[in-house]
Amino acid sequence: MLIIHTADLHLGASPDGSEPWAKNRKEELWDSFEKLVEAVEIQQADLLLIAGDVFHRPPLLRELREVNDRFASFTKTKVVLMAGNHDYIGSNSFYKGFPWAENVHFFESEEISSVKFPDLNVEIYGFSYYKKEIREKLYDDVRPENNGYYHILLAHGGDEKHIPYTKEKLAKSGFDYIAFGHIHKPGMILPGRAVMAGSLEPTDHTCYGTHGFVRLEVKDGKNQVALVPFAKREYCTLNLELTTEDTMGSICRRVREKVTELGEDNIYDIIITGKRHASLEIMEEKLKSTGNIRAIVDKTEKFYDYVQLGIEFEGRLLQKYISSFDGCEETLEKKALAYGTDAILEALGV
Ligand SMILES: [Mn+2]
Repeated sequence: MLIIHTADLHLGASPDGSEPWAKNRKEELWDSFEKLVEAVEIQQADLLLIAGDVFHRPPLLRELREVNDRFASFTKTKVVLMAGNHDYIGSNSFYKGFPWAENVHFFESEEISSVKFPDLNVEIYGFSYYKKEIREKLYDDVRPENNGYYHILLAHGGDEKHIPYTKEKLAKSGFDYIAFGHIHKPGMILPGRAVMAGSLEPTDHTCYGTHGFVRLEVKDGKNQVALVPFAKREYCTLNLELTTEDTMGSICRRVREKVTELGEDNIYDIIITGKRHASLEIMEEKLKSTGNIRAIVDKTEKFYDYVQLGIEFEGRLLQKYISSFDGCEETLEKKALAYGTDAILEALGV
């Protein structure tokens, strides 16, 4: 049996606000959903599980119809889904009474219930969010009925305000697999048995690393779980260590090379370390034009050629200041030397 488990598609969101690369991202989330449907169909999965937050906010009727229409196109796959804290079922929600396709089961109730698929020998438990926050540990004490089925719990939460869980209780719950959503970073809660799918696409810079869906194959009662990378983009950190030889041009070239290597679509935070020549100012705007650069963190140390400065400022305050540090090896003293040199040169208008 092949199961595709995903969550947190956040359709309708526009990640990255007004950043230059952000204008297509809203559409990209829908494209990813479309691609997911294609992948599920090609793989002829038995089940597609979506553990909440298909939508970024309670869905519009036309959005529900779009999604349902794609589910209805499956030739084999059955779909089971729920509402999460973002697309929770409010009083006027279009989720209420929505006519889903025959192969789709939506957990419309806020009470736990189950759906059975006798041909697959699978029973799936779940419920939907009716509000944005649920602080009770509602999953901790859910137990499947002892009826010989393979039991799945479809769940959304895992932080303090959204159904926190106790790992030990989940481990003893008797479920064969717990399909979690909500936390956007994918992770194994119980190895092979309880998995946080992570968002299909990363939705903000805290979701660094690989994103995709979970592929669960159940063979002879054993789970084989794999995260399949699928997202169009990734948030990455790019570390750049400078030497005193570097110029603005060489920095931009080095960043370009890394962006080409790691992916043009990815969104980068650049952390710059090392020593930079005292004459070099890091021009953020110029550096940002080399790729999708979200942030630049400058942790470099300014490098002065003290011998040269000593000669240049012979007999003046700066030379006396520099020579007072002769033979110093301590980091703190070196820092004081650099800061002082900076201040004196600034006062001199150099
Ligand atoms: Mn959520």
